[in-house]
Amino acid sequence: QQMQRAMSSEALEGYDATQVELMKENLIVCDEQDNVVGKCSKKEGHLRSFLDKENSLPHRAFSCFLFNEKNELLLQRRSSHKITFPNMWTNTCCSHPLYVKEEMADGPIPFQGVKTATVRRMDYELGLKNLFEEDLNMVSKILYRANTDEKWAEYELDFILFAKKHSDEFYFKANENEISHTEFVTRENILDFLETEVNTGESEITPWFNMILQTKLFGWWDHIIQTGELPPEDTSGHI
Ligand code: DMA
Ligand code: MN
Repeated sequence: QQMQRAMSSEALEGYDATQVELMKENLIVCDEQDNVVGKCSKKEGHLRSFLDKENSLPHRAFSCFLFNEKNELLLQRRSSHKITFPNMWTNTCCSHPLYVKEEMADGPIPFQGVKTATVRRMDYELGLKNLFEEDLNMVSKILYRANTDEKWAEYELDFILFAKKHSDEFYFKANENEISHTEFVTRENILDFLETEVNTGESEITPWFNMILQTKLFGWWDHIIQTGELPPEDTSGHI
C-alpha cells in the first residue's frame, strides 16, 4: 500500500502546482448509461494505471460551445500547464461536474447539475460572469476514451452544451493557467483556422472536439444560423 501511495504521488511530480491541486477534485463515476456508480479523484479518473484496468468506468464531463450574435464559435487553446492534452485547440470550455449535491442534482431545469458546473467553469476559465444555466441547451452526449501520453488519459461521458450570447452581454478574460489563446471562428473559416494551427502552429486538436467536429457540429451550427435558435435539448442516449 505504501508502494502504491508513493507511485501515486510521483505521478504528479513536475507539473504546475495549481493544476496539481485541482487533481484532488472529486468526479462523478458513472456507467455507460450515465447511472452514478460513485466518485473518484480527478487524478484517478485520468491516470492510465487506473483506466487501463479491466472494467474501468467513465466519469461525467461536459463540453461547452459558446456562439456570439454573428454565429461565431469561441475556441480556446489549452495552456501548456494542463496535465492532460496541453497546448491543444478545443471548444469554448470543458471540465467535469463535481461529486457535490448541486452538480449531481436533477433540478427544475433538465441537466441542472451539469449546467451548474458549466456556469462555474465558464467563469473560472474565461471570466464569463454573464452566463446562466438557462442559457445552456444540452444537445447530446458522447462516450469516449483517449490517451494523452503513456501516463494520462480521458474516459468520459461528455455532455455537450450549447449557448449563444450577444458580445455586448459578455466580457471575458482568459485564465492563463488554463488557456493560452482564444479565437472566434465562423462556420466558413473554422477548418482553415484549425488546419493552419495544426500545420504551422505545431498545435493539435483535442480528440473529443475532433469527434464532435467530424460528426454533429456543422449540422448544429447550420441550425443556429438558419433558425437563430440553439439546437433543442436531447434527452435520449449518447452518440
Ligand atoms: C475535461 O476537460 C472534459 C472534457 C470534455 C475533456 P478538462 O481536461 O479541460 O478539465 P479541467 O478544465 O477541469 O482540467
Ligand atoms: Mn475527464
